[in-house]
Amino acid sequence: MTGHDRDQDSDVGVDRRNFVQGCGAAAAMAVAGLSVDSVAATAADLDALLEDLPNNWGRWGEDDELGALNLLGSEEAFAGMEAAMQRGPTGIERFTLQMPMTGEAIDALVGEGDAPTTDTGDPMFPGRTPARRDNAADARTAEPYPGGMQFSDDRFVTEFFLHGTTHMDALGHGWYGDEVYNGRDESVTAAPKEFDHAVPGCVDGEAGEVKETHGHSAVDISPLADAGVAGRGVLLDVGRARGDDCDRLPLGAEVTLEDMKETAKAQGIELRERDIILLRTGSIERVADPDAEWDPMNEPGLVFSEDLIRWVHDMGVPMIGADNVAVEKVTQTVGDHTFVLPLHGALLRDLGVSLNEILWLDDLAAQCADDGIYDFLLTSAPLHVERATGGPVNPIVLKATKPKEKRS
Ligand code: UVW
Repeated sequence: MTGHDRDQDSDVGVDRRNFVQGCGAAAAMAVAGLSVDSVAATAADLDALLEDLPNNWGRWGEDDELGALNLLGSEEAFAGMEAAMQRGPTGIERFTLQMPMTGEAIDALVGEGDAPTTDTGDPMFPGRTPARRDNAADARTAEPYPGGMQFSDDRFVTEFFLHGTTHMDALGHGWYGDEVYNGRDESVTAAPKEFDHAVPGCVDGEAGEVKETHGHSAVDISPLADAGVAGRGVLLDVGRARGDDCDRLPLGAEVTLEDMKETAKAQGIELRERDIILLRTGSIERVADPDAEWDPMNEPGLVFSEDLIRWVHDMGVPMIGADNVAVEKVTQTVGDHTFVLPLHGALLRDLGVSLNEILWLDDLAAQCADDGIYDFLLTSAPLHVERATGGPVNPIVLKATKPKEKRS
């Protein structure tokens, strides 16, 4: 992190790792910059906030684990392909939306040791640790095979969090009360698995030998990885529509349904049912800007409103992706109470809408701004890690552009 002081709201003297390692509500609230007093919402408050809002449980069967991605069928894939082909066969460009992993690119930009939250510089929710890789074979050690072929090989050597890079959330990743998406008991998030003999694992957050591990027995990332995603994506570049000179929303900015609709209008793009929404705030780009401050606990992001939830439901939005760590703003005040990540409850748990976080949208957004075409074919599938709460993903966009000679 360079220069400026961190935002006061998020500069708290506690171990941020506690937030995701479940050391209790008090630690979580402290990390979020809230004192545990009357403003902090309770689980009952969240229940009351969401209880009259739409819910997709049972809509695709009692065993469903795919949620709103069920809405992406043949016609939706076709709509994406039509968007990609709208200017004919020439000028279709490809964009990939994953942030690079292991931090070398970020280090090169911000300088070693100045990385925002992790030692590699990879941006992620505080408390998660990034990927670091090392060679297992290379020119120093490789033995030629018969015929002379030699191979380099490598492995991750750190405790890499699956949400610690561009990723999709499993539908069971976030919940309130004691039920996850589609009404399954929360215990499905903690199903034990025993090994015949001790294997390398994690004991109280530290590397160690284990005979048992835990994972999701349902609503994990597997169904999403099996199904994949293909549909018409629409970029809503709220950062450009409402942002500063760098086309970024300020830290802490709230993105509302109205902002999204106004941005679509300003971009001249019609939002259609079952569109995949990509929301650009400009936030994650700060990580790669030596002159910018990035604060994962106070990023700009989507905020709760009843209208937003009803709109997402009525429009059949299957997935929302954003260039920040949680799609939504981490702390949000609704009425008299402050909630942490309430949209994960309303969207992921109740509606089964997939969430895609830490997207790199800079290049795609620059192209959209240049040619005025904001819809495209979006395809992606998270890594299929069994029983996992999320999966790294590198979405691919195929996008029509204006023929080069006609570009302004
Ligand atoms: C959290 O789990 C806090 O974030 P995400 O859904 O981005 O992984």
